[in-house]
Amino acid sequence: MRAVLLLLLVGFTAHLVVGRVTRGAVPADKEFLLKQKEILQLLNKVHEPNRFKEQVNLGNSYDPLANLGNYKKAAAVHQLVKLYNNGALLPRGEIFTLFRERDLEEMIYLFEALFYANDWNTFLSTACWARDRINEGQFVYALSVAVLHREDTKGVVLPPAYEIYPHLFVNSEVIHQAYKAKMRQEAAVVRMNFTGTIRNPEQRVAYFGEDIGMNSHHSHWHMDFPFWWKPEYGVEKDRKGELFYYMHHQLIARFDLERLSNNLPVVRPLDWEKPIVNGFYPQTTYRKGGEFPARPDNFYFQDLETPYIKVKHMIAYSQRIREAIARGVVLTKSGELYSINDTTGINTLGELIEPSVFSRHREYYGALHNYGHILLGRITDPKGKFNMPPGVMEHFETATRDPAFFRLHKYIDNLFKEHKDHLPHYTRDELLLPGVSINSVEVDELVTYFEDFDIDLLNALDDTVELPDVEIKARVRRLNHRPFTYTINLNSDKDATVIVRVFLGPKYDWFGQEIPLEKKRLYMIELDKFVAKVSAGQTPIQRKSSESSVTIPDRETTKVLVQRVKDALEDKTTWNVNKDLRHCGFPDRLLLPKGKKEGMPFTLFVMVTDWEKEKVNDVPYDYDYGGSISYCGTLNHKYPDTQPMGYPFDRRIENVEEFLTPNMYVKDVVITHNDAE
Ligand code: CUO
Repeated sequence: MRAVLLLLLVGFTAHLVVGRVTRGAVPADKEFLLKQKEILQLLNKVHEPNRFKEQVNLGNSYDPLANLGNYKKAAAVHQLVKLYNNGALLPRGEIFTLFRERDLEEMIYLFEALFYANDWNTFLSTACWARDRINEGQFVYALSVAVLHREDTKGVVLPPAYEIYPHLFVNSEVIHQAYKAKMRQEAAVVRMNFTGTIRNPEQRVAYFGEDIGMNSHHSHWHMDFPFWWKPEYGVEKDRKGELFYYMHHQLIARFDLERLSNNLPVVRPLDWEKPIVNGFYPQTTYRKGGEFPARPDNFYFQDLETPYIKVKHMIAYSQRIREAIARGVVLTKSGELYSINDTTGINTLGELIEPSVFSRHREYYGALHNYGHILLGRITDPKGKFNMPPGVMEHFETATRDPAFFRLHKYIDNLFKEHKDHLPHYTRDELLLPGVSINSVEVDELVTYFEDFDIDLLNALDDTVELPDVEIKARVRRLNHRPFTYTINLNSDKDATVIVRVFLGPKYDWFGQEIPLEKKRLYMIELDKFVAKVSAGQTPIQRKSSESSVTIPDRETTKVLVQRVKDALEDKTTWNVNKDLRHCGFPDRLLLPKGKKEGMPFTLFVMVTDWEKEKVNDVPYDYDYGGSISYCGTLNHKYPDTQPMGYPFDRRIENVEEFLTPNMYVKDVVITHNDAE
């Protein structure tokens, strides 16, 4: 039987559609390589004075005020230098958070100085000037966002966030052990355990909330789509509000599948007036010293004085948003009513709830999400009485460590759901792809396991130029899965180009009851979305898990990047540069939820639709947009398809039989967790 199947498959290879082609990567020239080298040097040991003499000299000899003509807009440069000269900026060594108004404002001045620099030399000189003068948190963030958005730095690879700022990714115990090793100048590998004990059920999923790849993804998402991004920057962020909804919706759904895999119920939304049942003890320390604040069990939200946020404000904002949803219109600042009663409504709501600067009425609808982060971050020292540092919720690098992150975002997600539930359900005609049907879907065995991963702690520890670097690493456990391939067997009455959407959802809830599709749709995680060509007749479409457009592979370490640039500059190797390169992207290791040792049933869903009708950009059908579209959109193009994100599960399903069309396929699959792997 197997042999027959193999022969059949071999027979099909002429039609086989395999994977996506990475387009747009070209060999880098010297000019690019030098830029890449300078950026890596600027981000080296950012907590200490710059060690690269040429950059130091350039920074010392550069006077931004004498070069105002070299910036497209110079107001920010002026402000930044004025504040610096007055000693009014956040000092180096202090904690920076985007959620503190002044920190944010200063960071934006620096970002604008870097972003508006007319040419590379002005950009580099400004960066070298800022490197030793501006707070390192503000510097890293502003430089990273500028590199991601400047035309002349497209394709430059940034080092992994967990290597620039290890303190935000590993716990205090590890840092302590690492220091001990450093004092002895001995190489060491320090084992990191996840926060908490077995007596805290939430600890069972700490490996997910504390996953360094997931936290890197989340922090990069917020660099690609900053809430403070202004239209005047001239870089359009297509469907940014909708992406805010969708990426976080997917994160929660993903977390829920992880919870079910560990016999925990799905996340419940927060309630402003009820206690937060589960406390959180981060066991993480800031580099300058000071523990991230902990929250005991059953804590209530507290009013804050600075910024002035009252719990009753949050309730009022929520009510106004729900009223807008119920009426299908939001009130704009100029007093008009703006409809949200169509597919673009979710984008308007996302901008309103985050809020971004595109919020239609910031004063009226407030800042529900950002204030939620701040209220949770400062909950244990609401009056600033103890001068506690910002909480984990006040950094995108650390926010998901706290289970309350998912509860806040589920609360927000429920508002988005309320809006979507007001829109009409998809009709059978809308869902159909006439002439195309899926006959079957075959998937490899799905197996997950834990593996060790080492994080370089070089940047976590103070040292001196005289002492050579020693290898000190943190060893973490992280979830991974065996690579797998699915084959989707299609039947078509014509040649066509189709978009394939693949989702995975839970089969049973926490009580062991089978979940109906109308409810299951809310927990569907997107495994992949890609475009494929099909021929008239039968076409098997084969796709590997490693090709998923949701995920990105492991980041290259700083050491590898530095060595590769060096080799390329010496013409020993070629450095390929992809101008669409994404740093944002869910780690490919986490594509599958853990499942259970005995095997856990899930529902696999596949749907094909017409690419010709849905395509947006004029690029080849297999263009990969730098690798991570679904959660991260694109940086240089419009979002590639016209369907609402999450389609077809973003709307109510009235009648399952009517909903399930021949161009869809539903199948049970089993995920087995293998500890011994
Ligand atoms: Cu990503 Cu709340 O937006 O953390």
